[in-house]
Amino acid sequence: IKRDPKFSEITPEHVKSFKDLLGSESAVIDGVSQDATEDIEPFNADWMRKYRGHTKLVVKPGSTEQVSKIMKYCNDNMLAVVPQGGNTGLVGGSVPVFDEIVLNLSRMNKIRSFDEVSGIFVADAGVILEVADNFLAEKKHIFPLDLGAKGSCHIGGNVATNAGGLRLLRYGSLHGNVLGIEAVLPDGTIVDDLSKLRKNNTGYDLKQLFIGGEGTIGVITAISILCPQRSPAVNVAYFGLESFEKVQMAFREAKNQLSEILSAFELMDGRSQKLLKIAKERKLPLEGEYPFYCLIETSGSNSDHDSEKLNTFLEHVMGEEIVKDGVVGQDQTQNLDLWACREGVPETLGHWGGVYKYDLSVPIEELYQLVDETREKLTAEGLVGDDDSYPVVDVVGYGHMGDANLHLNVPTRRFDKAVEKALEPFVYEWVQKRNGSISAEHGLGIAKKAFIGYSRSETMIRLMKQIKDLYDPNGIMNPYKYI
Ligand code: FAD
Ligand code: S2G
Ligand code: ZN
Repeated sequence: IKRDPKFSEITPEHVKSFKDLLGSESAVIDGVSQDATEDIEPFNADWMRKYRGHTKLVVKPGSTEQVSKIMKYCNDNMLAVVPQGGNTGLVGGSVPVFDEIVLNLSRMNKIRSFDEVSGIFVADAGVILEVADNFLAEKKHIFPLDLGAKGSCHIGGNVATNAGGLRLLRYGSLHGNVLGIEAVLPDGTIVDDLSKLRKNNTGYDLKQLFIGGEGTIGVITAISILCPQRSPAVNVAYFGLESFEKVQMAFREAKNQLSEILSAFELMDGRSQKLLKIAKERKLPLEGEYPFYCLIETSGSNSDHDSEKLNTFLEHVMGEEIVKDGVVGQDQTQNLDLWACREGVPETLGHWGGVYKYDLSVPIEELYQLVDETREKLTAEGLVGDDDSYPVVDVVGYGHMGDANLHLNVPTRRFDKAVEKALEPFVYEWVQKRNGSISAEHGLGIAKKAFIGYSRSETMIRLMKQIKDLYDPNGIMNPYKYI
């Protein structure tokens, strides 16, 4: 990719304008005149350390009006902009490709309102997900999204990436839970659609364009979202199983027997758990080693009722030998420890150097077949092994079984062209043949932009580009990415 010459280089005059506009030193990290108030590098590098930009200017607005003025200035001066939240995205969407300005939302972190009756929560985009969820827990409510990055990611970034995560099985997608959005278009227009209505059938539902828009048509500055009651009774169980067929049987049984209290069903293969044990130097919850593990969570209103249901379910799946061994958390600490065996996987896989990540929607009955076929292919090409002479440590599969969302991850000791060639386009063609998605929840960013055609038709891509051109005619929003 080449830097697009239509974008201006950032000059000291631009920096002065931003400083005047923002009216505070701490809101501008000036890498142009070299007297940056803080290190600019963290804003250039993504969470995986796979993508690195070269911005010379980070601006941190404190209000929607300031975002509007910044965007209008950038649009009038042809300055490219990357909106940035917690910078935990996994497709390189949150860091510049070249010297795009980073517009970081961390100073816009006010919780605006919460209605105890309706459960409607309104907050700035820069509120950290865990902060939002803790605030709601005090009010006996829950943010209808949870993911491993909760300690850093912003709710604005979650909406911009339409993040799926660990609670989607129970609470659905952000496309359904987000009621309203306040955003700023490149020309400074403030999209004032911060509705608190559960139902409003008056015209096109434009907020949906920003949910999953990945910062390519506007900057989300606030969201309003419907938050469910928090269930007082939460149980977590961790199982070992002997085959993927048994995993599917366990999933079906869980839906039948636990039904309305089932709030998560996650898959981790034995290899991912073995690597977690090595990287985190920790024991696994079960004595034996199994080729598959599941983590399930129930959330309900009556602890006795739920425990009885869960125990009946457990006796059944153990009795039928669907599950070989299992453990139920006895308290919150144990529940968190069981969850850590699932949430600790992404970080674990970066332990040896790099990871080739594939976040795929595939037909659930074939979900693990791709992992086996990928491992066979890389092994046949002599790329997988236990010592440093091999680039690939292993090929693992885990993810949101309930959403038929596989995270196929290939942890490596180093990024290696031969590995990339073996994986791409093999993985994408495999998914396309089964009408799956080459990016189930992480979005496109820069990593998956070139592969959108495996999951979207030419027509759909053309229609999306028309919307992009309508809202961002100068193309200054998050260029080089997405579509
Ligand atoms: P950033 O990473 O800063 O930005 C992400 C994208 O959104 C970029 O394109 C950026 O330009 C844009 N953006 C950010 N803020 C705004 C805004 N206010 N307005 C407009 N555009 C904006 N994802 C899942 O879906 N499911 C998971 O289970 C999951 N688990 C994860 C576990 C770990 C350990 C990590 C590190 C990540 C995980 N993710 C998961 C990725 C997840 O999508 C991101 O973590 C998160 O949703 C992005 O939020 P953020 O604030 O970090 O945004
Ligand atoms: C998850 C996180 C990132 C990865 O853990 O559910 O979305 O490693 C993933 O794929
Ligand atoms: Zn995920």
